[in-house]
Amino acid sequence: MVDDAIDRGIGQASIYFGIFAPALADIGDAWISGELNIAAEHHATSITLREIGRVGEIGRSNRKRENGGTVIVAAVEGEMHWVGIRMISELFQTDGWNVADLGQDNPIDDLAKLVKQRQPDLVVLSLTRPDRIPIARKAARMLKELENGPVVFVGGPEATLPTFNDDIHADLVSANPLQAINEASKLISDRARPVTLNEHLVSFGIKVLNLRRHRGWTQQELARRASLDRTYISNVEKGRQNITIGAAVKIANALDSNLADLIDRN
Ligand code: B12
Repeated sequence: MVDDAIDRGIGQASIYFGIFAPALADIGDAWISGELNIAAEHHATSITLREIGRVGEIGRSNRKRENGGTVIVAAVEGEMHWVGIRMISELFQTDGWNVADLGQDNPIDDLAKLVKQRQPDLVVLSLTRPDRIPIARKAARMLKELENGPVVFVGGPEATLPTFNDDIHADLVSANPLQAINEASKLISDRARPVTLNEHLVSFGIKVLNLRRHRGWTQQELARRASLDRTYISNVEKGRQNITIGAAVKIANALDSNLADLIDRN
C-alpha cells in the first residue's frame, strides 16, 4: 500500500495519517480483543516506525530549504508511545526544521537541562495516556519558566478533550501535527535567513553569464579581458568557484560593471 501510495504521488502526511495511524488503531483494537498478542503489536509498530522513516526520506527529496528553526520533540516522562512523535519529527524535518527527536519517556529534569543547553525555538511534547497529563502540565510549566525559554506545544490523541487542555500552559494544545507545523512556521517566518556562500556564488555566476552573453563574448574572450583562465570563468558562471575578491574585481572591470552590482542578489 505504501509503495502504491508513493507511486501515485500521495504526500508524506497523507500516508502517515491515512495508512499508518489507522493501521495502528486497528492493531490496538485487535490487541484489546485478544485477537493479536503483544509480540504481533510490537512487530507492527516496528514495521511502521521503519516505514515512517522511509517515507520521510522520500518526502525530503522535495525538501524545502532549511528554515533555521530548531525543535526538540519528546514524549513526556513515563510515556512509551512514540510513533506519533516519529511522524511529527519527520514532518518538521521535511518542512525545513532542524529536529532533535528524543523519543519516549523523557524525565522532566533531563529534558529541561537539554533545552537550556540547546536553546531550541520550539519543544513539542507528546502524551497518549491520560495519567500523563499532570506530568505534561509540569513539564510545560518548567520549560515556559526557563530564561529565554522555548515556545511549547503539547499534544496527543486526547488533546481535543477538555480534561486534557485544562490548565496546561502551553502555546498550543493540539492533536493535529499539521496545525502544529503551521503554527510553528509563524514563529520563524519573519526571521531573516542568512544567505549561504553557495547561494552567493550561484547568483554571482548567473550575473556574469548574462552580462557576458549580452556583450556577445565567449568565455575565452572574457577570460582574456579579465586575465583569468577560461575554466575559471566557466566555474564562476556555474557557481562552482569560490571566487577571490581580486578575481571578482577583474571580472567586474572587464564587463564594465562593478563588484557591488555583481554581488547584489536582487
Ligand atoms: C503501539 C502501541 C503501544 C506500544 C507503543 C510502542 C511505541 N514505540 O510507540 C506499547 C506496547 C509500548 C504500548 C504500551 C501501552 N499501551 Co498502547 N497502544 C499502541 C497502539 C496500538 C498504537 C499507538 C500509535 O502508535 N498510534 C499511531 C500514532 C500515529 O497515533 P498517535 O500516537 O495518536 O499520534 C498522532 C496524534 O495523536 C498526534 N500527536 C501525537 N503527539 C502529538 C503532539 C502534538 C503537539 C501534536 C500537535 C500532535 C500530536 O500525531 C500523531 C499523528 O496524527 C494504540 C492503539 C491506538 N488506537 O492508537 C495503543 C494504545 C494507545 N495503548 C494503550 C494502552 C492502554 C497501553 C498500555 C497502558 C498497555 C498496558 N496495559 O501496558 C501501555 C502503556 C505504556 C506506557 N507506559 O506508555 C491504549 C491507551 C488508552 C488510553 N487512552 O489510556 C491504546 C489506545 C490501546 C487501546 N485501544 O486501549 N502501546
